[in-house]
Amino acid sequence: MGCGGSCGASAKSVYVPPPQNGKESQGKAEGRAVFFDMKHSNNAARIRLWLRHKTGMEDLVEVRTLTYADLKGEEFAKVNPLGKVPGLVRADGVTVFESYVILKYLEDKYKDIGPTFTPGNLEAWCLMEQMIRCHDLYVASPNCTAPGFSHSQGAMYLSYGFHGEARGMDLQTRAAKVLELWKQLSWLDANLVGPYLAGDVVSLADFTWFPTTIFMEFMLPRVFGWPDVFRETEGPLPKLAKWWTFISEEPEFKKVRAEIYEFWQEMEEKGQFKHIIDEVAADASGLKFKYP
Ligand SMILES: N[C@@H](CCC(=O)N[C@@H](CS)C(=O)NCC(=O)O)C(=O)O
Repeated sequence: MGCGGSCGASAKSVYVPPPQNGKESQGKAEGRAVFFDMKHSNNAARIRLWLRHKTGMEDLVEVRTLTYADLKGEEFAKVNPLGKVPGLVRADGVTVFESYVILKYLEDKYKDIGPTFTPGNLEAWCLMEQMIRCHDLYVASPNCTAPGFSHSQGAMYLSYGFHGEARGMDLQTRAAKVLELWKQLSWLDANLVGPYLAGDVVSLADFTWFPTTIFMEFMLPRVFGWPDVFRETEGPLPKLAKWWTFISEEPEFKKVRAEIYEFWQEMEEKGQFKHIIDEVAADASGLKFKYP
């Protein structure tokens, strides 16, 4: 699906959501954009990181944290017809979805306030865009909204056993997606500049990749027996580990890591990963899940 019908300024796409919990938010709601977030969403967390790095955003962007049930409701469909976070209602009431678009919009819209996170140097910009594109196309988006399709990252946590027919996948598909994760992490390791992904300063690429690495940090060792590729600075992805161990000590990244990690701990207790671990252990066909 393209931008038509939801990203433009047509009358249909204008949606002014009611104040949260039916309360006025201290007189600041008027004229503020509204960002729709979900605690464990990696795609939404890139916007959360941006908001927390920027100064003065509380006065310009209201944050509403949704539950999974909220995503599938009629009200939220007016913000994102795909029923996914993140979503944004701009200060002018027009709705926007797709994390990349929201991030770029906010970055440009508020470029004169506080720091910006887009390198001014064309080559660094190009690398940043390449990193984000690889993340979005090959790791974090299914590119099809029909039941039965999932992103590569879903190989780590979606299963027929836990989610049912619409969101699970067969073992061969899972193995192919896990290989994709390995390929993309290897590419990132080979191409990142340091200390941040695209160079000397934090950029939209760091905001995009970091939340997804928390899914990976949590699941790849537990579910598929990978080494701790994000901490082993002498290990299989040394540059990536150097970046990750450095950036995860920065307060805003640390906070996002804790939020996402905590959610997955809860889900582990609920048995989310057990089905996948059992399926992989029972495979007699020699599929590969553990990398390198
Ligand atoms: N390409 C979209 C992906 C959004 C996405 O997959 N969001 C997830 C959370 S990270 C979601 O809302 N999933 C709920 C669902 O698909 O039912 C983006 O970058 O915004």
